[in-house]
Amino acid sequence: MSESIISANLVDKDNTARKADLERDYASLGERLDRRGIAIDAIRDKVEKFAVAIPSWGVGTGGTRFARFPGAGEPRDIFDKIEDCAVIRQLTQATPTVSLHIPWDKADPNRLKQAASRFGLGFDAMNSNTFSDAKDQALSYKFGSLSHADAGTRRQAVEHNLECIEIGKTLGSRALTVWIGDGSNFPGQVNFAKAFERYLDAMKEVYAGLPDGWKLFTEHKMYEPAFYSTVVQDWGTNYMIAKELGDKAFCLVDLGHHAPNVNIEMIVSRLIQFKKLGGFHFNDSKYGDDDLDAGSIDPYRLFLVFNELVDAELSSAEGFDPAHMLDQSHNVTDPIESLMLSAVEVQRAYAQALLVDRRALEVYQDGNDALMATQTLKAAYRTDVEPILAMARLKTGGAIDPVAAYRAAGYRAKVAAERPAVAGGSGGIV
Ligand SMILES: [Mn+2]
Repeated sequence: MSESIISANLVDKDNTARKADLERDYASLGERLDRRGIAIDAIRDKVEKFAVAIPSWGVGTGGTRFARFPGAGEPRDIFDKIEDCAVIRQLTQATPTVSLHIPWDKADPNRLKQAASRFGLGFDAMNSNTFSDAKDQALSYKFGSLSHADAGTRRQAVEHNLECIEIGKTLGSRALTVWIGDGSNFPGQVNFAKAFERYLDAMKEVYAGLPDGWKLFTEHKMYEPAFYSTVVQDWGTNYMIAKELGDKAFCLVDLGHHAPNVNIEMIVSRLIQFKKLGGFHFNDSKYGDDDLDAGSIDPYRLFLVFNELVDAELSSAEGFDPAHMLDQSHNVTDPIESLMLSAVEVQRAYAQALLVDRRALEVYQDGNDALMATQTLKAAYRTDVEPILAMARLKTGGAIDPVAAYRAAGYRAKVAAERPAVAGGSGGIV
């Protein structure tokens, strides 16, 4: 039996006050879905099983190149971060795993494992960091890491990734996500082909270190920190990498890493079709890699991405088993509240996509009935599935209203008293 950070009595009390309304709403939605030939309990069962990982760095307040304004009670280290993640998990019951970033979260792996299992948490993908210099690091990544012109720097970056795998083995992780900031800021600064070749050679060494049953994820990003070119710029390059490396290599899709208006759901479909979709970094974007809360700007796009995922799930697409993680930067909200609501938004998109009448959609598509085809998607998207999500939380021991329960518990004020305030001011993404 794992420990709960928020008092179970308090959650029960908050749920009791909301339960009768929820049951009425659930019954009413159930009746309407019944008319559409959908069993509400079957949708709820699927939602209950849907999980999204929390990134350890997400529970700290983020920042921009202008400034970072720390919040109260920020986690001081990975053990505080694990506790914050345990709160998110307890109230949403949607986030059973934490994803670590090394070296930020470096600690004795056995201690980490113990700290997480105390709250029933597991570990998602390991994330390497060769986009910034760690303390006492011999060679700098200022001009790149896995694609660096200097062989010694590339070696150091490969070793770091292999170390992340080693730590992950003890933690029970099953994947490595390789983060790089490699690229260039000026035309002519690097030779595109040579840099990509050096990157691929280095990645082959990392790939060779993967244990059985592990996956390797690479993430494309069109700009930042390099603003003229990046080595893993787009999904095409990402696909080439996964294809070049082998069967354990897959592409991650971060919703913010595309040019505005790019059809991300189609990219998702392509990667599924060619068995290279590794998973997601969920967030939302207005202009670029804004790292805003999932579903906060364009919830319809999130739904359209899930429409592709559910289509693959229902057609049992070969090798389809994507990883879900949030990857956001919370600058003006309490990160725990943002992450709870973002996990719920991702679940919402999944639940709505499960409501799409796929048989009707296929008939409209084959009959070139564009209007009815798109209305079929809209009918699912317009359905308020909140009672399904809330009932899934209630049934699994979470909170009907996670933010209300969190605020009633006074968790932030409590940790603010225990965790000394950290200095703000300096910019930087976390
Ligand atoms: Mn990301």
